[in-house]
Amino acid sequence: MPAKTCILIGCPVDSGKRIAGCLMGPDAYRTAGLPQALAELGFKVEDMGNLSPASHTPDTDGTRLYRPNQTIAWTHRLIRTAEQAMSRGLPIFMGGDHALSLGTVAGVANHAATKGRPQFVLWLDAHSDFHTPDTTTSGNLHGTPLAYVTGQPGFGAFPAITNPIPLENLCIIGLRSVDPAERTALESAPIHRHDMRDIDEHGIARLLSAFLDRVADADGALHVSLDVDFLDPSVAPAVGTTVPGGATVREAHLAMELICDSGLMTSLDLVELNPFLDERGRTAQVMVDLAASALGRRVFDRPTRAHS
Ligand code: HAR
Ligand code: MN
Ligand code: MN
Ligand code: MN
Repeated sequence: MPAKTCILIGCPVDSGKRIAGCLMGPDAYRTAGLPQALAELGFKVEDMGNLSPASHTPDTDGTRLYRPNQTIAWTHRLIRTAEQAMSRGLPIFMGGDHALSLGTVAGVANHAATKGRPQFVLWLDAHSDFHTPDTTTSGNLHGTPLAYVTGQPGFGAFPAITNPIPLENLCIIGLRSVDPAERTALESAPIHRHDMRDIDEHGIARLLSAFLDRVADADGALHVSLDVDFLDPSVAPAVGTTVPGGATVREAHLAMELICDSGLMTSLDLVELNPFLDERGRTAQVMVDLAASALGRRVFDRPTRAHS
């Protein structure tokens, strides 16, 4: 059997929020050894280098939304890139801030639709990123991807969503910072959402396995979007939006190990790493190690777990 291909895609998106530095993320992942880690796991690794946004009118300062033109241009570029990469292997979108997921998730969903497969999304994040351009109070578009890809209104200037992710195909785990407008929207939406208390009370394995079972039952494609701030800032300091009380290194690895065992993951985002805020590369290293776990690195093998 030919080796499966991982396609590394550098997405230096830095327009989704005001704190600069996520543009250095892709090179930090390379420096921390992501290509080598994947090769050691037996993958054929193809690195597409770092992309640029489609051409666009420069943004002006002082607008309510921060740099919308640049984020829209990135969304155009990443939808196309994601659609094309999906037919060649498993894309790993190396961010870049979370605004990149407006494009990557929309693109992978378009690809799944051509295969007649339902698209599922696992969002590992302290934040729900469910604002629309109308509800955001910060104006930072990295807080909006889940509203966009599920087809919520208010994204008029963005590329039209052709295959919205059904709300019930979305699972958010790690929540501990949700704005009032997001809370209202989430409370009436059939999204599977788990805050840190749910992890404390039930353990991440139980929450995640229930979701993975549903993906398997539907023969779905699974996109995983891993935000650095899912982790506790004590172990992952290199992010502009730290929130205390996050996942431990072990909780995050267990999530990745279960994802790997499920065999369901078809695409992955690594987002919000800001190397300018890192301490001797430790956050980049944790993220690389988590990606490796999601793709098969482990201490000992386990019997494969059957999905009910
Ligand atoms: N909800 C806040 C806002 O909209 C914070 C959003 C932060 N998002 C990320 N990605 N860092 O999760 O401004
Ligand atoms: Mn996020
Ligand atoms: Mn976040
Ligand atoms: Mn649930």
